[in-house]
Amino acid sequence: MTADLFADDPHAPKPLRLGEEAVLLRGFALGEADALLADIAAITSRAPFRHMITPGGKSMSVATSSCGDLGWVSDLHGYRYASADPLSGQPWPKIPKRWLDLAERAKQAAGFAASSAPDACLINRYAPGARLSLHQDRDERDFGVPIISVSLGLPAVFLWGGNRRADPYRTMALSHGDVLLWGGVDRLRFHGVRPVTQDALDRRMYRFNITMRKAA
Ligand code: MD3
Ligand code: FE
Repeated sequence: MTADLFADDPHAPKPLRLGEEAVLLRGFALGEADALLADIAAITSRAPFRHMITPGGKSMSVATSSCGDLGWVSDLHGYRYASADPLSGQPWPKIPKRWLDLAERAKQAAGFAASSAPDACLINRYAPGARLSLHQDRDERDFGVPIISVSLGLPAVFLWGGNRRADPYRTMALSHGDVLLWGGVDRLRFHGVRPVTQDALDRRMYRFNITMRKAA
């Protein structure tokens, strides 16, 4: 474990182990959250948020974009990774160095073994009411590399299930600046996000979630 790295920092994130290979670092990205939001704005000025169509033909409530060598697209054939944004025909914007550095530091803080850098990053945007139903992320080639997710903006309740859809799940709040990593035996757990709500006095418009993966 690398918790000792922060032994003398009273504000250090306390890694919370959710599973054998799943760790939540509360507030780990707080110090750079504004910069991350500015990065999202820059990326999505070139690769705009869009509502993908599910294989069932419905529009998703979550809006998505991507950056990196591969991005997540949907069409009549289903979901897949693609090297160009179908809206522009252009390659996806690069993953900002700030994000790759954050991913590397998070892996170390969570005690994960060294592994390849991410090459694909999904960006999800949740307006109040948007949700993500239980699913698995299984379209990446190398499950040995953990996924790193960063939550920004409005809070949300996420669902953390088992390896079968019908398995019971835990619920957990994810807030602005939280970083979640999961790999190995926890990589194929079903997971989702409850409909996002907005408190009356909360002036933030959206929840954003960045997930960096090794897809190729
Ligand atoms: C993985 N995003 O983009 S990330 C996705 O908050 C996705 O936007 C969600 O699922 C979001 O594919 C969740 C955090 C998360 C939580 C629990 C998991 C990922 C997980 C459990 C198992 C595997
Ligand atoms: Fe997922």
